[in-house]
Amino acid sequence: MSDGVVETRASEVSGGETQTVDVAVVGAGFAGLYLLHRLRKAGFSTVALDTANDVGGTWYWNRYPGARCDIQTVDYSYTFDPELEKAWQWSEKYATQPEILRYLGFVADRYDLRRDIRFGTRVLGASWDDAKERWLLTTDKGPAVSCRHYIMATGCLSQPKPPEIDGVHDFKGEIYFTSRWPHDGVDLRGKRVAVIGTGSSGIQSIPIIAEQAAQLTVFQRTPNFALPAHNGPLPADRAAQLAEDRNGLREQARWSMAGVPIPPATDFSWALSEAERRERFEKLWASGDLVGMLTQLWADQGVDPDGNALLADLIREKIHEIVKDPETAAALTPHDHPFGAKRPCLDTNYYQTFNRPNVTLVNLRQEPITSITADGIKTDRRSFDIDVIVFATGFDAMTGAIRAVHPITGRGGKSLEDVWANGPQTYLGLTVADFPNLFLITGPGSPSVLSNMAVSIEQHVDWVVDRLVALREAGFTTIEATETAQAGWARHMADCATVTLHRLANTWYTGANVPGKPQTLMPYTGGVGPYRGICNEIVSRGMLGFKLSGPNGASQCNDGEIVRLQPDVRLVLNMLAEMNLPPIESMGAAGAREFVAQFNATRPPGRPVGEVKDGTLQGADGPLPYRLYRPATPGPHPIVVYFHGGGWVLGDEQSDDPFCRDMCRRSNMIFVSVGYRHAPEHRFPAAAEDGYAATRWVAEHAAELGGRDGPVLVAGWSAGGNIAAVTCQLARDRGGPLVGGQLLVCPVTDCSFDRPSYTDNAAGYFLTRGLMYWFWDIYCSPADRTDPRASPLRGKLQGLPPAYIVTCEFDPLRDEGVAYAEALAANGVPVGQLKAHGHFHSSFTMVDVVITGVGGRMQMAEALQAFTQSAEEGESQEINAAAS
Ligand code: N01
Repeated sequence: MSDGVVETRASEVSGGETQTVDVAVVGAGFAGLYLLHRLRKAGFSTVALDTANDVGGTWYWNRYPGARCDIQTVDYSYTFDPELEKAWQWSEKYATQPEILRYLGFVADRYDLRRDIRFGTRVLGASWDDAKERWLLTTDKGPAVSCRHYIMATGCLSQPKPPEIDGVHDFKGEIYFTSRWPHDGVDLRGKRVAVIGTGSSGIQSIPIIAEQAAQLTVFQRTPNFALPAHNGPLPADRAAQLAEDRNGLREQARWSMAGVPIPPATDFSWALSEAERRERFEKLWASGDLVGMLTQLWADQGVDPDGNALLADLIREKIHEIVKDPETAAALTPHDHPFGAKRPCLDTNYYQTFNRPNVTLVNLRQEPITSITADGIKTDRRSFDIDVIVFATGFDAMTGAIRAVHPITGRGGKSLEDVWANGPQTYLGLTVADFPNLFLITGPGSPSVLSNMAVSIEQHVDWVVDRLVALREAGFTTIEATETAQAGWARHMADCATVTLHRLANTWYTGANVPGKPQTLMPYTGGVGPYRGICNEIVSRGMLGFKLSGPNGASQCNDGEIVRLQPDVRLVLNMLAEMNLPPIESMGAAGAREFVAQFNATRPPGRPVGEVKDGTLQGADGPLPYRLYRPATPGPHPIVVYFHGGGWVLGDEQSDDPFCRDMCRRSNMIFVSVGYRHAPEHRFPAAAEDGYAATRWVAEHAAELGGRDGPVLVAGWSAGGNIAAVTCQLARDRGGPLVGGQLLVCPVTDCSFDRPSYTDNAAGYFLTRGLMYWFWDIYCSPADRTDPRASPLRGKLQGLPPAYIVTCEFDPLRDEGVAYAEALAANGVPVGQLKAHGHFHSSFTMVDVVITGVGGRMQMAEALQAFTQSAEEGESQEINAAAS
């Protein structure tokens, strides 16, 4: 068998009558083939339909020169059958398209799949018949298909995008699309070739086309990041790992973030020296590993623009080292998106190709194409005579193949086209409400293109087929996502997206490459392993978010949202649950303090600030330690007196270190974190009185501390929020100091435990009701609890400084925080509120662990700045009034 040619022995179906099967599959690529195998083994009658004339899917069509895998092929393989794994050996680290196509042909033959595939057949329409509970598919060839279940295995990148350039039809030369490359190849020798597009397809094909063509002109609109593949045999260490523990590696891949068995970096960029960062980078650059470069350098590269810029700069440096002409190097260097936000590429001699005398780069950002003419391509500056145009212009990704293949009509005549008019709506990327028994493999809303597709495909296929089997066993005939579940998934998708940098790039991930396409981040960014966990949880929670129905009115609907927590909060809570820790309140105060110290020692280090200085201030009954965080910018700065959390029992002036650093940087203010006294050694009102005394001391020593003139601000988290709130009341009542504003993060404001949040979040969110009872008991006798210095909500609330109050959805203290905000507002105090959905009590202080807290901390910093600004405006108004 020659390269790229796979034996064809397709199923023969005559036209006329309808073909009736249990399950119809569209697509005979990686997903379609595995589906056929699993469905058949599960006893379902099945047919697959594909417009191609053979198996292979994307690998059938994308035959352009240089087409290869860019995830190591040993990972980009089926893993469902150990015998198959033994029977096939990849010849290279990154296999070529012909080899991958041969592999898929080998799989089709090994499991005798072709007999259930109708090749060269396009599905023209699919409609759901409510009465029969079946889908009817019409086709352009052969009989229509009636099926109980309809599965789209159409791939994410299979609908080529039109080039959208005027005059294409006028061109007299040859035109090729990388995505539809002729099966017999193309002879480019001696020709003047143009390649339009510099995504993965362009970047893989350009070096090879340059070797063949007389002249190659590359038309580049957006430069992309590319890394050298350093292809060759599978690296010896990978081969050894596989030989030693293939199953272990496969399992690791299934539960990883990207579907590849490599652990992500845990060190943060700011904890590494420049030399260490460079060393890590050079090692990965030399190894030729895209997923490695995306995940293994430092932990913040994919979530923080600053951490990402450090990496992007190193790649930019490489481009300038490789490309000799500085102008060309500059044009090839990406500056408009973070590394990884747009799909980066793996190349072989891509940048080197621009040193060849027969290659020219045209920077379309400087001279856009105006038209294609009979003889070539015109930009707004010049004309290029061209014999062959290669469009490497990409795809209408993720939704294109589903929407463009045919109209899909669901329950009540609903059209998928209409439902997706503003972007794809799915539950898990697998199902769509009102489209019963329809499944999408690696659809929009699943990890899909942000993962190793082979791993994601196996997970989807296994999940779907297992559900169909379970449905059959339970006697149900339909399965359908609920609207609630689908809307919840959209929200979870949006939450996940805020963690990533994808929002900072215009890409096919968001639909930005197709004019007029609604823009939304289509793949699920929460990771392969977490996604798998969610799919499993849906099953273990009784098919949460699905309606099932069967004969004689049998039905089951377990409505709800599968993930209401922020994605990283969910990970943290799952991790804590797995640790199976004893309740903190069972440890005693000393044991609990020891536990908190150990716990804090494992968290990522805080980010650098201008200066961190320890000192001593005067508390209510003697000296207290403090830690001061100063911004790196020139002072003087406004001062925030900060009170740490810990239930008046735990913690110290250093225990909220990452939060203080982060807020110091974001607000550009000095944070003075106070080591107030703790219970049980010092019970109520020691902490409250220390808070007030410390604030007075800081205000009196503001100039020495580098503070700006004007009122100080106070802030605190949890019990520290309580102390900050109490301090404001005491400062008002005791003649100062002047407090310009109060930032209260998940504060304790009242001694009543009957608000709904105490019941709803009593357990499971780290700060439990039991722990709060314990804190109160240690700090304050029942008789003292209604004292406003313990329960500020019960104090006088007029005349207090403006407040910004942060509450978290999954926190027992949520409702008392909201109650305090409402009560302050009712008493004329200006109040801003942040009600953080999906967050728990510790979200905002777990800086760099709960990345979704960044937005909230930005708002807190803005609130602090607004306090200062309004205090300054107030002062200047007073001065003006006095002057006039
Ligand atoms: O498509 P792309 P692709 N005028 O969309 C440009 C996977 N894949 O086929 O960025 C001028 O990435 C467009 O410019 P801009 C992989 O996931 C994998 O290369 O929109 N230029 C861009 O440069 C990949 O990401 C492998 O400004 C126009 C290019 O065309 C995905 O498939 C190999 C234009 C399109 O790049 C798609 O890759 C190949 C116009 N009118 C592909 N319209 C592996 O290695 C578009 N462009 C496994």
